[in-house]
Amino acid sequence: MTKIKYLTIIVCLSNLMSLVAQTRMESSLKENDGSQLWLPTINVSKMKEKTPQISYQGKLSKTISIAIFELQNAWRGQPIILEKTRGKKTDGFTISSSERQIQIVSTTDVGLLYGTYHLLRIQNTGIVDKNCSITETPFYELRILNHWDNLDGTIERGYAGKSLWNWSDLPDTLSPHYKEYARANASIGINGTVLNNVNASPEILSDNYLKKVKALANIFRPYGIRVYLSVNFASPIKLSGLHTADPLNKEVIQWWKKKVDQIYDLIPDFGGFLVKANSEGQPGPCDYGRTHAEGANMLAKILQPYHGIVMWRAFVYHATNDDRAKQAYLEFQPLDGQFHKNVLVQIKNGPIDFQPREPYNPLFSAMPNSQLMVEFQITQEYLGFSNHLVYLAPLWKEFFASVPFHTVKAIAGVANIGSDKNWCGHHFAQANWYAFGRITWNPSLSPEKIADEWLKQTFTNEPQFVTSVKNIMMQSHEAAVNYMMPLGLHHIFAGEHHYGPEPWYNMLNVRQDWLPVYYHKADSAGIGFNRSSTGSNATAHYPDSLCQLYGNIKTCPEKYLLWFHHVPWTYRMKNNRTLWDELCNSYDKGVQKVRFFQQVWDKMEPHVDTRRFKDVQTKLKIQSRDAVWWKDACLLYFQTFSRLPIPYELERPIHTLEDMMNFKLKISNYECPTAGFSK
Ligand code: BDP
Repeated sequence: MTKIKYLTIIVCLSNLMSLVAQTRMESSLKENDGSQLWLPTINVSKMKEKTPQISYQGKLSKTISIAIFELQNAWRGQPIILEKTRGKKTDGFTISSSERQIQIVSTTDVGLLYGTYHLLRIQNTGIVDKNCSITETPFYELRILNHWDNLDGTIERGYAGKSLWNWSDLPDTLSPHYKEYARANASIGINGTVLNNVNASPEILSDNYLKKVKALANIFRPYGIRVYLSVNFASPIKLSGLHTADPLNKEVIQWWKKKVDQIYDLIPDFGGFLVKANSEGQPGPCDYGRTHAEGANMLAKILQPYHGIVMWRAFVYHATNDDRAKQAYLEFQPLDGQFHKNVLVQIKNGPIDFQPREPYNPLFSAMPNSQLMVEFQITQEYLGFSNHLVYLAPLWKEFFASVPFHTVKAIAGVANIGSDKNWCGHHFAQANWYAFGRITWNPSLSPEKIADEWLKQTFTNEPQFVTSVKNIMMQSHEAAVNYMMPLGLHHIFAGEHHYGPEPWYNMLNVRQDWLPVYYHKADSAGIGFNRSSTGSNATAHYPDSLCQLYGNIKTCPEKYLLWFHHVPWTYRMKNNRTLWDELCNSYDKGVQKVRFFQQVWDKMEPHVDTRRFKDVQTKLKIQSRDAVWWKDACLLYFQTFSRLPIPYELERPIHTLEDMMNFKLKISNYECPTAGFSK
């Protein structure tokens, strides 16, 4: 080691500056729009004054240059040696520090970049130890964002403005936000991005669009991010006029082969395809009497020589009479063991659809011979959009409490990122992007630890602020469950937008499983969906012990009670309240929690810049109003069945049921007035 003479790289500032194209000046405490996320501000004046000594011997790749740039910009300690070692290529790294220097070691360039971001994270969260040795290796190899972005710039279920991708300007004009996006992802270990909506336009595979995709891939590559695309299974028909998209048809196979060759010619490290097939009207192999496995394998074999993968979604449900919670299982479980080795079956965390709370999807314990990946939703489609403060790490941890980490090979998250100045609409929604990345890197990190890190980097290290606001974050998911759908209730949203409550929504000639009444089944006897052996028997899809636990009303965890059982209104809960009283108390608890969040936040004014303080304060008002709206709508409506009084010690409804039912929800009325500043 002593023999090696480290070259001190005198970094050419002007070159490096272009790495993060848009210079963000140090923002004052008074005016912070949230655009810098959790990342250190790029501070040109500091870099000109005094830069720490960074040494690196070896080829100065773009990735290494970024690492050096980040350290020059934000590191405030000993000289740093970046060192590449031989060995199995991984994204992991070791950081060892002594009084005199710090060494970051990895077998790859991107590992050194991750090590750099980790070191800065440690520094910025205030835990710098002069004599430490930290080794980090990502638990999952594939840590991937799914953008549901359409080519016209809209985002399906996006609540933070328009798509980041300016398709009409690409490939010639490259927005500075592309690099900022890549930097943010690299800082938390995200290494893949599916650029377009799972309801995919075939156009994305056209020659024209592939050039645009290539331009993005070129920007993301130095940050260790690979690009993937969602593809429409009928692309050969739609793009080239073939008469079929049958996966066993020779011409079809040939078409995909040519397309894949073309893609890899443009983007040699292209990641692969994500496919939503035979789901919600999308085309797929079943249109030709083929199975999902046959469809996935056709693409997988073509991608294999290039080391590409297929992420094949298991989000399917047919318009049958069978319980929707059973349908993905019925279709996919029999295919276990039939998928090609580079296919990952991508399964949503729960059996229905990203509800505020769901038990885990039983496919995770029923396909031991397949590679599975879990899909989480970071965008808050069913959790108050970008108006409600809901920290999602506890929800994801709840999934992992049932499904062991190693059961899944990868994690995908439906992104909550858009063109809004603060990227995510709500300043606190940034925490969900951050937490997603951190969990994909290390799923055993606790939600508290992640919240702590995020708050310190994004706001301040001030202990009073961190403790109080972390407390809000940690309670926020449970609060939302309580004011929206407590005790296992689910899918009682207004049909069109999934924002507010519409438990009464019922219609003829519409798929029953799109209607709230299908899910809550309230009647004069009680409420809830009987999925036990006397009902739809969905409990049978779980391993025996859980099947018994969930299937028995006495042992079923109360948080899932109405998910698995139709329960009499006067049923005695564990705390001896009747079900009806418990339901009322839960809704009320949710409302009171949000009021508490408001109080805590107001006290934080001295610690937060004015702009973000006010933005969050405004959003909390909306959340508070919405929580009351949920409580009143659900309780007054369910009361028409229970015919029982709302316990007198609880806050009284302020709406009438009639008013709420007559009020045609217009989502624009519920948008935050401060949202929508575009970048
Ligand atoms: C549902 C969304 C819908 C998505 C679908 C999916 O409402 O917009 O297309 O999931 O995941 O949650 O494919």
